[in-house]
Amino acid sequence: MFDGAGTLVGRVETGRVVDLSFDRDRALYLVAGRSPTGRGDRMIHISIEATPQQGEGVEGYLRMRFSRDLGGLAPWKIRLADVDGDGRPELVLGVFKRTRFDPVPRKRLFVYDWPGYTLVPRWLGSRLSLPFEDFAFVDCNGDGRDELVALEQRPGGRRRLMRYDWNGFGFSGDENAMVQVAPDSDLLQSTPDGMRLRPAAPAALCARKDPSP
Ligand SMILES: [Ca+2]
Ligand SMILES: [Ca+2]
Repeated sequence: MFDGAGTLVGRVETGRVVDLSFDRDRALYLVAGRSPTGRGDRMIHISIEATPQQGEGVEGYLRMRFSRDLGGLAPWKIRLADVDGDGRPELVLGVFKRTRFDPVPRKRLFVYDWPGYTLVPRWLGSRLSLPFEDFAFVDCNGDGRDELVALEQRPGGRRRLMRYDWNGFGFSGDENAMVQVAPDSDLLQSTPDGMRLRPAAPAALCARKDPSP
């Protein structure tokens, strides 16, 4: 970490970056870790500061705002999304763990309120409709609420994209907003951690079925 004058003021030993997301408040959110599993053990929030310099344009630097050990969650994805449409983004983590109700370690979705300095659990999901490999958030219908798009595994090795809406207490799936995806679909990419959605995938689901207003 460097201050505005370019002086080294701190060092963070985080291992490699597992996933990252930029937010509209000029912030960078990271999942980092040392594990060879491809999953992380730490979440880091970094703000991107810009200081106008007299006659010299703008000087930018990074400032670490928040760092939390999440080793027990094995996080693999981090996103900011306004799941309830109140204008404030929630912080969403893809995690890999057992739960009290499901002893099999699986990918799960944890949603936190994020006031900027702590993680406040909102919904720590044990399951969606089916086991899932990846997720994304997109506001399909422009109402300010981000819908969840999950890449789910169907019996027999088939996959589908499924849309979920926040219901105040969790996510409700819409069987009418669902598309089958073939293993060689250009909406998917193969990674060591399983199939992942390409960036175009959520929009493809939105276009396929216009969500209810
Ligand atoms: Ca919100
Ligand atoms: Ca929406």
